[in-house]
Amino acid sequence: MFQRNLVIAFGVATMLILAVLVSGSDAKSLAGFPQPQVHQSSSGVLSLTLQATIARNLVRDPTTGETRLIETPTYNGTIPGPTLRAKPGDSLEILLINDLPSNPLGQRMGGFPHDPYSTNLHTHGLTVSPQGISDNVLRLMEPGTSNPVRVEIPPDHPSGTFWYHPHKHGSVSFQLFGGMAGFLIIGGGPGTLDSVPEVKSAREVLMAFQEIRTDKNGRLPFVNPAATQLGTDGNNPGLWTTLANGNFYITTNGITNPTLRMSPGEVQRWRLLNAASGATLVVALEDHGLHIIANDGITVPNMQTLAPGQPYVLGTGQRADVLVKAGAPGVYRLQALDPAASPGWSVVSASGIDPAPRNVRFSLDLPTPTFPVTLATIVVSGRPRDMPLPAGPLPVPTALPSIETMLSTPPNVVRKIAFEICGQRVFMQPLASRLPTCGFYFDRYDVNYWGGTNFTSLNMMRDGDDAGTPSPDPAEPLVDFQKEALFTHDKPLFDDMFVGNFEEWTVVNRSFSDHTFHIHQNPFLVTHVNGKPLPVPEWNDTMIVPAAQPQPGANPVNINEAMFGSLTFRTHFDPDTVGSFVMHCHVLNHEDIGMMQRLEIQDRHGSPAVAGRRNLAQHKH
Ligand SMILES: [Cu+2]
Repeated sequence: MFQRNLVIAFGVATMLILAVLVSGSDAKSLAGFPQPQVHQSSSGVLSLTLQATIARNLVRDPTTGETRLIETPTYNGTIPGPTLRAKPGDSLEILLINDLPSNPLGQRMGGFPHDPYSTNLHTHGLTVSPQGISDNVLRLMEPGTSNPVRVEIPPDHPSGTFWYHPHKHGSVSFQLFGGMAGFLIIGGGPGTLDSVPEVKSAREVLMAFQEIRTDKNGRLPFVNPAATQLGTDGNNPGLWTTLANGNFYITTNGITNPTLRMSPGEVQRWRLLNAASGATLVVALEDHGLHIIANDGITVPNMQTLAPGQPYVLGTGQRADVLVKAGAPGVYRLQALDPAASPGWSVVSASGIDPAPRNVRFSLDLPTPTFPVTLATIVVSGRPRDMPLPAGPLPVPTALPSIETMLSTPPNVVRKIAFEICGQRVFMQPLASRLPTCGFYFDRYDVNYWGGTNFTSLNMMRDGDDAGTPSPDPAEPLVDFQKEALFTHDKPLFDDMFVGNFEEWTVVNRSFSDHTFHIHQNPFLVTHVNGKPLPVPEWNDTMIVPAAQPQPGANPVNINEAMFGSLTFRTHFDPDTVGSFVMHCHVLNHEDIGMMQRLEIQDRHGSPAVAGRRNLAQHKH
């Protein structure tokens, strides 16, 4: 049914940079394994220019061996963009030059994706200000402009693995298909994970996994302006018919299946980043157990060791720092397993709770890989070593409230968030088997909202406590919802989020597709998956909310009879994060059509925080 044409990418630009970078002690072990160019802060400042530009890179098809030229939006010409390294207390001073082409004329506007070449910059996972020229995703950086960005990293900020990428609503998936993403690593001093002797002595390897897509000509087209729903179904065209017969590449640092060398018994620290636009990666290393030391950049209290070959699920946007201790000489593949076919292993956290096949209905138009995908080949050879793994507890970040504090502090507010999908796929059409919100919101998000052509996929993110009122109309059993279910700049979802508060949220998934929940600025401590308590709560800033499970034997399936998936977490609003930001589904195709909400943290006096768009430096050049 899907075209299966996984190809191998071979980033020439990355390789050229690699040739310059490979020097000193890293040269021997990492030779052949690409690492993005590094920009390091000095004297408290990381100063650099990021140029958003369409650049050429070479790609190679693994099945045919054919090498192709692709031409996609990038940062500084490379896939991925450069690695930024800074320390707590530093400031990032970035000039983002948008050298992408002008946006097309006569676009379909409204809630429909538009302005493919407008951009902005998000520092994913950083607990920093969302205002002004800091980590402000409500900002617009138009083609032909230079945009200063200044992000002050608090002196007590956790060290860890973070990343940066564009976040302009409507064009995020497009720009990530091109390769626009890079590591943002906050280095730690004494008392942090980086100073644990067994971690410090481990060679560090960065792996950014990306999903690069183009048409047959190697170019990246924007969405089909005639789309009437998310994915093509029958005669109804989807958003990405433009890529339906295209090529795609799952790359590791811009190259498909690079080779990494290790000595037997050597321990390496891998920083894994799922920077794909929509692909959940079920990552496993043959015959080796992954030792998890941090999730989403946040050090875990105790290293968690998975069984040999057991995968770790990385939703889009998630990171994991893992230690790997090489076994006997041999060749081992680091693989992305089929998310739908590894039910015994696919848990959304390291907890082992509720394994289930992972299912992201990303788009019916986008070719899917033939699993397993080899992300990297690990060659273990040479003289054996016996490097130790950490034995005791790991140093958790001091800037975050302790897990005990998070659990014992009564929440100021308890909230419910709901991921819901309405659509025109066959099983979603009968009134009895669609969600009771669908009728009301189909009326609300009409042909005008979607820029003049009807669009019938509603990927909603709602205030789950906005319950509506019953109505006798079977087409609209619930009406009078008070809030928007799709993203709007105009209004935050809640008017009572105050700095310093502790809150408890449950994010419910009322759809048969996984959604990856991400909230900007403040991480969250997951306490329950599907209502079941985790043995050890886990800090994350991005995590899969498991899909609803259909009632056994149901045919056709009916979402109203399904068991909904959920995450429950505690969160705390850090004083540095006053202002407006967003939470959204990190399946970016979903986010781009509205599966996102603006949030606003107000200061103690309740004065409204500064909204995103005002007073922003943007200069024509
Ligand atoms: Cu989603």
